[in-house]
Amino acid sequence: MSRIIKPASPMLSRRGLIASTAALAAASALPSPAWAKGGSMREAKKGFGTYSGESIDLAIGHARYSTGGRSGHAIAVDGMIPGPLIKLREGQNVRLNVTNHLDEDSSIHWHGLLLPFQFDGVPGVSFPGIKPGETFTYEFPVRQAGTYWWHSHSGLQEQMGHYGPLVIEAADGSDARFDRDYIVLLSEFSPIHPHEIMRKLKVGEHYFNNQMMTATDGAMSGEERRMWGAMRMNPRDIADVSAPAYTYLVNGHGPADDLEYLFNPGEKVRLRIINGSAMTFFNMRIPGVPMTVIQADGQDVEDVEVDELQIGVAETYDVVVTPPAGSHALVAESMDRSGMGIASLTSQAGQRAVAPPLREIPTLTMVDMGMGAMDHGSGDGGMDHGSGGMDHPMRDKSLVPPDVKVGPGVDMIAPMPMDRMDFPGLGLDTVDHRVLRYTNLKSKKANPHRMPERTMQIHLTGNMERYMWSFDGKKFTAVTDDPIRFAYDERVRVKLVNDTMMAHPIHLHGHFFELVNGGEHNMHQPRKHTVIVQPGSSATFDLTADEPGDWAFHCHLLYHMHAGMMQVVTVRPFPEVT
Ligand SMILES: [Cu+2]
Repeated sequence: MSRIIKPASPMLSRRGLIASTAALAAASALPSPAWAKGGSMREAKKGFGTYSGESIDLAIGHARYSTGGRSGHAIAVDGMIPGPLIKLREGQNVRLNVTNHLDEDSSIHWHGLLLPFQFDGVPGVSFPGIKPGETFTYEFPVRQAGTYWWHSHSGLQEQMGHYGPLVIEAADGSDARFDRDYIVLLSEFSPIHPHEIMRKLKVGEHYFNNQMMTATDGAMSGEERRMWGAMRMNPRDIADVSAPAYTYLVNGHGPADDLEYLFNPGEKVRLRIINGSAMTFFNMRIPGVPMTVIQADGQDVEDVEVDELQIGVAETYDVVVTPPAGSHALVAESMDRSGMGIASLTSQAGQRAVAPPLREIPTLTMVDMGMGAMDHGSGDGGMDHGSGGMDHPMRDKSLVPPDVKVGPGVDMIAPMPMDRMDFPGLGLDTVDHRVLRYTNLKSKKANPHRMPERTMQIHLTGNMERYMWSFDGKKFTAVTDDPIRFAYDERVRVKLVNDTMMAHPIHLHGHFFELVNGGEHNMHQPRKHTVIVQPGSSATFDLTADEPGDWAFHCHLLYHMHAGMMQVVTVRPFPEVT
């Protein structure tokens, strides 16, 4: 049986669709594999096998996971963490039968894929979720190539190991240009249950941050210190959860596991870097080995050679390296520099690379507070205006559109948010080697030349102390029935304004948007599914809303999404099916 489900009739409401697609979940539960049955939980296998073909079965179950002396309860797919590599080919059809052996609902979302929205896998938005014991069949044509990944969109399961890589070979055979083709899937493991992490974040946002500045620490003047203090802000507020709670993983392997990537000197090695973590931005580098970026978020870009790149949660970058003989450290340092994921890229099996030391913890500046426009190129990090910044009220409602709800969930409105497409990421603006910036990315193919017909502004809002996160001051549960609406095929320029002091990786399902990172008529704006919006700054993209249906739109920091930084994007009407 091979049927491709067409987008449903425009007459159906979204709720109706969720109910009708429920029927697609086959009620006949398959017999559980031994490892998925209760009792003593099996240790998850680290790393992944490769699954391909037209029909793929996946089973979600409980497991245990251990690395470097840390151990805990986890969720594995087919007993693996990460789950299997799904390797598809552009132009094929695929049927993925996903069975849930957990005692709670689960789901799989295919991150970055263009598909009918009923198979996008977001419970409550595009399908009802997969009940315990049920199998849900996802079925769609594969319309693209590149590096993607998949993960649970149910509760906090992604934090527990429910994710995996997805690679689609190009129909034109362009993947064959490389001698080695490796996945570098970055993530974290915590022995603390994610619900407990969430609870602790609610109790005190700084719970996991042991890098807070003390009175004598750092290079700040007394005046600067008083400013941060007066705003009850902390310039070391970089990551909500960090190394005290996390072990950083590469392909499921902690630093203690000695993961190796083998190569022969002279070979062209493609590394498909995927940030599949729940909460961690990584700074990725291979000291001594330059990296040529060839794809961003699965889409071809013009080659750009760098020595380091920051990868936000949910982003992917494909790089090509030609390492000299020897053993090189593949370093994924967390943005707050509390820890790193590490592997060896080595021409000699068993030869372990030496990890570099963690670098100095970066410190936020006034630009991160949304006072970017005050830094008139003084070259002094925006700090030279000193207490002048205090004249700008941090909650001036006149700076946001009337539909932004400025209540207890909003503790800051960026007074002068600046576009920071050229910012390489926190702590990387001062290093003395080449770092990737969004302004370096140029799509390889020209985009259709179409100017936006409409502009839209969305504010990223939060109250750090109370761990409340939202879009436009309204958290997801409050706005489910008031989605962001796009007319089918309309072209909209969307400006995201970050009214918080954290970087948020914002992801739109089912589409690629084009980053506005250059001239007004730039036909080579890079196509992406996720954009980092820097603290106190704005980021703008152009979207052609050509994928009808209901799509999730959210911050990909798992606990931010869980706290409400999510919305539904609805694209209507459905075009006539011919
Ligand atoms: Cu966020």
